[in-house]
Amino acid sequence: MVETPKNVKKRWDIFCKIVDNFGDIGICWRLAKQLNAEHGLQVRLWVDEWNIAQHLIPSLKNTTHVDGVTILNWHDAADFSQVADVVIEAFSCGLPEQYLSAIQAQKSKWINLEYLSAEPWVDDFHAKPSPQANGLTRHFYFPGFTEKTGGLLREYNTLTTNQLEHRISSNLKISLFCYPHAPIHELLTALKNNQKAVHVFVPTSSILQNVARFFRLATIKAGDVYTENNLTVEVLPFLSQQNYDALLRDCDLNFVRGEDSWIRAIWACKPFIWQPYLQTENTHMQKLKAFIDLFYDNSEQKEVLWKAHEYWAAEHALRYDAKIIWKNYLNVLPAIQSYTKTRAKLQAEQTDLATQLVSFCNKAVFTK
Ligand code: TRH
Repeated sequence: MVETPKNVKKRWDIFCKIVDNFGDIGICWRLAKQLNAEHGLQVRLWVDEWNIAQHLIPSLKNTTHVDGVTILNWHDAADFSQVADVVIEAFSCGLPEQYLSAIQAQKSKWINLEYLSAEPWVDDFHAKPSPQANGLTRHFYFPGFTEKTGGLLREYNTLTTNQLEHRISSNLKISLFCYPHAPIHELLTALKNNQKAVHVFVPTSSILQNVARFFRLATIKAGDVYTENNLTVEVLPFLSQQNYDALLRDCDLNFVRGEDSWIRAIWACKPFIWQPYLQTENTHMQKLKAFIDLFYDNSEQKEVLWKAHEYWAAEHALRYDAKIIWKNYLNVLPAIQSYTKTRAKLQAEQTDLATQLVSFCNKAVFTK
């Protein structure tokens, strides 16, 4: 655990509105645990959708104190009278009025944790203050890949667990987690005709219908295994975050989405295909391009990587030949494997997000 200086603000609150999916709560939950475990802070996590939170944190069914964090139900009648020294507003979710008045009186530190992007503008916006009408200053905190950003979520031993030697197995193992508009049918068709046997693990998510349709079935469920030619698909339950991370480490190629599984795919040090969360005006494609440019800057496979990602992430089907896209990609998988491992290790030299956030909150800029 990192030694905490005496003047450090020890009580932290994180407010999380679960928009949809699991990314928002997934990120807040990892951050909350790490702030407690590695920085000795007292952390309360406020969540508005208890049922969804329970899906990701199953122990919530029995207790509201999990892994050192107190989890509170954020609803209109909740008691907001006790406020923290540092308040993290996740993804501009807004804070309750009563809580806002209380933090004004106590002069708490107020941070807005933003979504992750590899776009260059993030460097200039990270850590900027935004004075509010109530006299408080809210700071923008941008996660990111460069030294000028707030870093990436990464626990102390994340990469040590992941640095096991890995050779691509003769039976190619793939994990599949994506949004349903991805060209899933075309991917499975290409894998079915792959020269080598392919085993695809599908944790239960919103794509089960797509997978069922591929096998001409009405439904499929966790535990089901289907084979067609060289392709075997195995449906898994929705895993714990820990088991999901382990699955990423164990596979030769991971399809990930959104924000949290994307970061974990990097720390798994394995080739991955990232599908960003759909945004208006194709913003997600700009985010994707920025990431490919930054992360695969020195990769000879950059063009193949971009084509596969572009094809996979587009909102509307592109007229690319899926067979060629995936053949080209899988042909260079060993090179992508070795590049990704090296690049992920380099990325891990950056100070992690929780550590940077803690020092940011104790810096002079905040001193009363
Ligand atoms: O669920 P997502 O699509 O979340 C998204 C993104 O965060 C996006 O940026 C945000 O705007 C939107 O939500 C509202 O994808 P993401 O971010 O990968 O989160 C999934 C979480 O679920 C992650 O913490 C990993 C976890 N997970 C499991 O714990 N078990 C599983 O079996 C699977 C498949 C995922």
